[in-house]
Amino acid sequence: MIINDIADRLLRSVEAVQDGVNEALFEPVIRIGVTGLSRAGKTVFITSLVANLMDRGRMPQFSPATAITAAYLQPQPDDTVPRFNYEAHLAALTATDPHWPASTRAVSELRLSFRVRPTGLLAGLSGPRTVHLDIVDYPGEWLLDLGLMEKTYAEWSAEALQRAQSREQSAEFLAALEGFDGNARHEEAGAKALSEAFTSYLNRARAAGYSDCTPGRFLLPGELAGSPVLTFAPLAQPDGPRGSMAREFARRYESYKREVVRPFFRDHFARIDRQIVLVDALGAIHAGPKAVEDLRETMADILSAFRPGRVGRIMALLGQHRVEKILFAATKADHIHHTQHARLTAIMEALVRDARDRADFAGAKTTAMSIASLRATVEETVNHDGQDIDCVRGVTEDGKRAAFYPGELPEDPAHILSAARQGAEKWLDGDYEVMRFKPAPMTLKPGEGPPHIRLDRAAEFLIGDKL
Ligand SMILES: Nc1nc2c(ncn2[C@@H]2O[C@H](COP(=O)(O)OP(=O)(O)OP(=O)(O)O)[C@@H](O)[C@H]2O)c(=O)[nH]1
Ligand SMILES: [Mg+2]
Repeated sequence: MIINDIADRLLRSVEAVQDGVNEALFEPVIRIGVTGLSRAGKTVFITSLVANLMDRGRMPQFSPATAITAAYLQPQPDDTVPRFNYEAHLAALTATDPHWPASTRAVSELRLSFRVRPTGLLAGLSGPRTVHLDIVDYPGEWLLDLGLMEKTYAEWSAEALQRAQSREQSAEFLAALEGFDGNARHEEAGAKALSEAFTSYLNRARAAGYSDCTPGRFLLPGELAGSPVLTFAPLAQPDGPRGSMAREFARRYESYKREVVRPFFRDHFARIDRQIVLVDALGAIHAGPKAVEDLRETMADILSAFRPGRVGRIMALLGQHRVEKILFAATKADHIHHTQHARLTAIMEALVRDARDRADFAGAKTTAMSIASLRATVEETVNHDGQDIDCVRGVTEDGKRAAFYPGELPEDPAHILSAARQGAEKWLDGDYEVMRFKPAPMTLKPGEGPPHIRLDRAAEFLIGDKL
């Protein structure tokens, strides 16, 4: 461990020096992290952002747009990280029968480079500059795992079981746990059975709208599926004699931290300059107060990863640099009429307020906005019984065109947040609907990217000052 640490550290500092030299002398690199819980809209966001940065006709609020003379994709710097499959995702969205891209389950990366004409005092004195934008897509679930780094197996077990007891999706797992003897000699079939019950509970809780379903890799195992590092579960009696099940689970939990959590933070998270956190707030509101409260708590946990010093303390000496800006974006705002966007933003702000209060992010600039990466609807005002109702119209998943009124979000976000906090089962004043729309077929004019809502403002906040 210690030797590893030192080797890491040496490597890092060599890299850091090289990076420094490259950046100072040659071409600046901005590394943007894009995260969010699964289905939050990360893939669609990156695809549409890149398309709109390459063809900037729909980016009026993105100030460097006119100074950019060219934008093009380049091989990314990290050879071992999967490339973000931009072309395939864009093809899905812009096909004649457009569809949403498939779910992605791991980290991926894309490099977009800009040629930028100098402006201001330097204009005319120097030639065009090149600036690279490295976009890293990673599951928000992985950030939740940072909390595990600070917890022993016993502490984590206690918390995980408490969470499980409050969720109905855990019945089978809790029943399996009843009959499980942690003091018994370790044997793999029993370990696997309990761990599978635990994993399927986590998956069901996730599907029911719960956000905190750690350990994150149990839900998104990728190539680790079936390995011992994902074959354990929380136990009510988290310690036992040597060679016992409980001992082995505790050992595996520690290797999960060491072999899964730590490398992610070291290789990806620690290098991010700017971060966007995508949140499907509308989806949670639709799922009900419990889901909103769970989302709020999860956001606080996720965001504590950005707490200055925290990662530093845990991963001492990995050379993390500071995240300078964090954007919290409520996605899929095209599900509601624009007259409600400010309310959605207010809810988004309230959702992350606690996290913000707890950690001021050490001077990182933060802001919240409502966006749609790909606008799938048009607005329409329908007269219903003499009353004007602001709707959106789009094509539903089964191919029908429909106008849709999702319900009115409250002006005061506290209405949503406090009902959620008090553990209400249902919303008091009516329901909020969400309809799933297909992406609308589009014909793009030359120089135009796909239609969106406020992607230009998001880009301005994230990188406008760097180009
Ligand atoms: N109407 C609308 N729907 C969207 C938008 N962005 C995402 N969606 C919907 O949300 C779903 C998930 O979007 P993705 O971009 O795949 O989400 P993700 O965060 O990459 O999801 P995972 O890869 O599963 O973690 C899509 O299939 C769409 O149904 C948007 O801008 N407008
Ligand atoms: Mg994805």
